[in-house]
Amino acid sequence: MSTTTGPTATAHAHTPQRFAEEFISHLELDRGVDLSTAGERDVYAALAHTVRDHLMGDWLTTVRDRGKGQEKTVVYLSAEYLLGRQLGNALLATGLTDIAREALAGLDLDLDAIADLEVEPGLGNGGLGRLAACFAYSLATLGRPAIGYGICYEYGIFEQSFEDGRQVEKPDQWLDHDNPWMFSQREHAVSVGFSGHVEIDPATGDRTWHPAERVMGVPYNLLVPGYGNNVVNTLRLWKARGSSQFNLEVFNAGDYIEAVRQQSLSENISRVLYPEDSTPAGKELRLRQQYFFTACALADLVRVADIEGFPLSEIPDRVSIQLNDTHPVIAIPELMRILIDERGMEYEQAWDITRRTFNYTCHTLLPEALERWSVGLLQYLLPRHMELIYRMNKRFLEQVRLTFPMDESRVIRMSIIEEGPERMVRMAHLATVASAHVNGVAALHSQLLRDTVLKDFAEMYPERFTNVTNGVTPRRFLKLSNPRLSDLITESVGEGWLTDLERISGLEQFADDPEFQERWRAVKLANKAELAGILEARTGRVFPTDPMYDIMIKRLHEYKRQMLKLLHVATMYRRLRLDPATPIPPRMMLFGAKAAPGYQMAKLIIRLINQVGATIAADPAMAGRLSVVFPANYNVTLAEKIIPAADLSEQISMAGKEASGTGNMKLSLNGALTIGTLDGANVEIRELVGEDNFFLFGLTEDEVVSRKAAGYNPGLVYREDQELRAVIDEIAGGYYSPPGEPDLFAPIVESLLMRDEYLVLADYRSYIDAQERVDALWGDQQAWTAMSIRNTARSGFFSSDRAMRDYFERIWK
Ligand code: NBG
Repeated sequence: MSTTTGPTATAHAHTPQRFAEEFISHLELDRGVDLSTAGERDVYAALAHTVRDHLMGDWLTTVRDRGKGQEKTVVYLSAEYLLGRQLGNALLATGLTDIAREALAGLDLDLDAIADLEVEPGLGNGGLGRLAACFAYSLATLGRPAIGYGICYEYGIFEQSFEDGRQVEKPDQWLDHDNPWMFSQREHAVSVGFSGHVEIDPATGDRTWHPAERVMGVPYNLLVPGYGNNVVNTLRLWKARGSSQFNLEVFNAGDYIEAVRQQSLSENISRVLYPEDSTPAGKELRLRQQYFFTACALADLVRVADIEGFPLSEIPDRVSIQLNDTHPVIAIPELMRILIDERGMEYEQAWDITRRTFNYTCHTLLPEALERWSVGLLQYLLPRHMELIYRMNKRFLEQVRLTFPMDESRVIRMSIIEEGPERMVRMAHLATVASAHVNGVAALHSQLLRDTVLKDFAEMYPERFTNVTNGVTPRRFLKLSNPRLSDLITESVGEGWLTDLERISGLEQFADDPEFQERWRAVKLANKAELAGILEARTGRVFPTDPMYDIMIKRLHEYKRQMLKLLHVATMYRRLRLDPATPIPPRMMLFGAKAAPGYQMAKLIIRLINQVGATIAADPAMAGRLSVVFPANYNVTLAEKIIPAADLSEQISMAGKEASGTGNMKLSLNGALTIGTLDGANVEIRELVGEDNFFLFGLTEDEVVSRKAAGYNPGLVYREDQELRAVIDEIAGGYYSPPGEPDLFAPIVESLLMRDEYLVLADYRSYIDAQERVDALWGDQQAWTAMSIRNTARSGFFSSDRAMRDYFERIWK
């Protein structure tokens, strides 16, 4: 879509005076207060509404023009969007930041302080949800017609706090105050059915689903502004509402109380985000959520098609639907149902349309993370969809038998239905069978999908498989979060990098320039001081800025190996205790991580991190030399403060487990050096920044496989490496345990010594060696800084704008 001049085009040429007037008028007319009586919430809300006004006109124009051009509309289906705060981004997109700042200053108000009041919408768990957000903003910035559909969870990802080092979860109250960035459109509400039975017309064989329950989906629009181009796309998040109209039978039966009770039960569907990351939740409510939002999305699509007057047979030419992991895959039989049952299409035609419309992105390599739903549950909740899945599977297996005759074991492996004591529907198989394209999220990951998890499918449909390496938006993760570095970059290479990140390569010429290096270091130091201030406010501890800031921020999961990092910390601490003269440069280790509330091992690791941190903090000899800090409730807002201050980025998953990673990209872009394994997008980061600018260690994916095949024995590694043994013995012996609980960490030790599924011990020595190389380089600040500059300069590829272009070229054609 071209840059349309909407009603607000003039508004962008705004003055602080006018902005101030609009702000005051929101304060008075919406909030009923004046400047002298306004509370901070009033001020925030009035400011947000003032800025939103500037987006509305462009949004209306963008929506009106959608579908008019030749381009296909991208429909992104995702159960998660981890958006981060909205105000700063909206100001940046509209070019109003300075005007707003000046206007507020004139009223004795501070923009940054007000912006700090915003509670981010945490409608996602981690990388998958954050990726969806980066993509949405990049699509808008590219000016492409796109709409994202998801769920408006009342409670997003839980708020984490620590009590005695233990993770405690509290509900996230992001909707406590009205969210000014979101508004409902009740006239677009749709009705979604569940359960009931399928009626077959004896004459025609036509099938009609009669749901026993009905829930109403009400859309809430979130505005997604492009950067400086007057395009504002939409994220439509659906909230479940019980509705008397939809449950007339119960009301008519006269049971008023029961009817109201059912109504509020229906509303549970959008109540809470499942706090699972990279592991499926497998609960009925979760399947209800998945069907709920995808059914709402498709109904919305059909509504628009009908308004615009194009026949549904044209869907594949007009839209591409992207399935973000398996969570929205139930949309496939839903589209089939609409086409066949509601629009009277023949099965063949419906299948052809469906197959050309959907595309599937897989975000994992953990087999246990591929969703499967029991046939019984699907039968009960979505009987018509189950019929359609059987039919699709039958047709598909006929194809398999034709392509690979006499290979029944292949048929069993590939079937959408998994046979066993409990028959299951494999959602990844359904997605692959019914999609035009299937992609992984980094080169290695896509390769491993083809070679392992989806091997049979890649053999049958090689042309379907492709890769799109993830990316991150430079607007949020450089411009907004790291203004100091952004200014330096702009001064050096010009403005263009914000929408053409490859231009950042212009920095390369300054990498060895001592004066430039000096300025680069000054930026990093100022960012570290800012982070230190935040950490001090939270913990009461003082953090100096001269130590290396060594950062590990990501969900807590055994495969990501926070334990390996912890063994390194314990090793350094032990060395320093045994010989205080050990030449180890000062380090601050920062962890940020939430554990799924039911994942006991992850929660115990959190506790151990906190105990190790407390033990070191209590040792006066470590002051200024070694510290561990673990700020609670890691989220996008905190990430934006941590990443600009990072010296070292820890990307240390066992090779073959991290699909891509995106934190790795953000950190490298902000000038952190990476210590990492050859996993996920680390592989590409290393290729691009150069092997000399990356600290590599650990087994490769191939070596992991052969090591396991050869019968890996962690106990042996432990016995043969004296230092490792001493460090583990300390943990086992209660050195870090709280008083009265000496054996607290025994399950961790036992898991490492007996199983060590993620080869922590196998990679320990190689990791420690790499960390020694890190220490050595830190001693040469000029060399370090040159590498840091090169990391930033060579990270242009990792923009989500590039990722979107790749999707257009390879998938949304
Ligand atoms: C996650 C992967 C990450 C990847 C993000 C975004 C899931 C299922 N997958 O490695 O673990 O960066 O997806 O693609 O959450």
